[in-house]
Amino acid sequence: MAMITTVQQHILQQQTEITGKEASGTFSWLLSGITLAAKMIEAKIRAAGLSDIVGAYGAENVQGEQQQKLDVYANQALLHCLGLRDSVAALVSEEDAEPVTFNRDPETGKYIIVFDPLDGSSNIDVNVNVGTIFSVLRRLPPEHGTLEESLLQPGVRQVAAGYVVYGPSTVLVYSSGNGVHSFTLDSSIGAFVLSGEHLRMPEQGGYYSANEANAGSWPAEYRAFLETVRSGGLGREYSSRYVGSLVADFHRTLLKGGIFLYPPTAKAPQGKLRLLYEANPLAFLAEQAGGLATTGSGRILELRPEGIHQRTPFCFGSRHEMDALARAVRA
Ligand code: P6P
Repeated sequence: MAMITTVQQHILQQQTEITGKEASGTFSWLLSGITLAAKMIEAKIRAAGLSDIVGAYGAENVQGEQQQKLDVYANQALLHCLGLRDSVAALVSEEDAEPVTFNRDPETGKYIIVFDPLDGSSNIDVNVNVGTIFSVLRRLPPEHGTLEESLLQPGVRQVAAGYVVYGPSTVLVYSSGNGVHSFTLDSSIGAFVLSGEHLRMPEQGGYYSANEANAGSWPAEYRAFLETVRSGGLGREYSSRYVGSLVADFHRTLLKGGIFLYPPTAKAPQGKLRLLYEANPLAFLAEQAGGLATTGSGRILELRPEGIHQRTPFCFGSRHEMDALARAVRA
């Protein structure tokens, strides 16, 4: 029988390797809340066409976006599964205006989980990949900051981050600072099974990924950069790939390399994507895999958040393309 490694086993192995002592199990217990919720969400998505869960919920979320029923379900699944972990001090969701806080003493409630429960959910109705994105922060010791201040730590303070991409297969990708690893959901046993260890983003890739319908309102240096890419200025030919579902575009870039750009636009002058639960976790993974993630000019992970729903311009990808972008934006 082929040996399998589940995500819980992998985390415990990693923690023992890193700390050299028996893992406490707190973090793996925390992550099991995410994987349980992910299995619940996956089951609903697989059946989406068959039940009345497709389509708008008839309400709007804090972003003023039409909430899809699956968004609400995914949010409730994560809040429920994670709220049961007593190591959780607070939860921040893209779907909720305010954080959910648990008054657990700082010794027990050590972690904060920030998540986008179902990113790209408008794609569900047309059967396109969607994803759950999560970021794990440690609560600041009371003498260093309040719980509210703990929510607004820069991305460099993340202790772990990851996503689940619901596509032809359901894949969990995470890092706790010791490389990026992927696990594929084996529905026959209901477990995420190790499918890739120490994933590395290629030094250069063959794709650029951007919503070119917005190019007319990008800052000019981004249009110039894309012209350089198209005309072979980066030393190779490129193809365009834009799913319009962030997790799908990230997953392809992680595996195949290339560059993703969401520059400032007229509609979103501060950028469209959210810092805390989209850019920070994916930037953490990009860097752990040997890639880069910036606002176009500055490192995403060094941004100091001012609000939990703050937006940012967001570019990520292979080192070769990202270095060329930095030169173009600074030019
Ligand atoms: P646009 C989906 O709505 C989303 O939040 C991300 O998943 C995706 O990367 C982005 O917006 C797409 O935005 O403006 O290109 O449709």
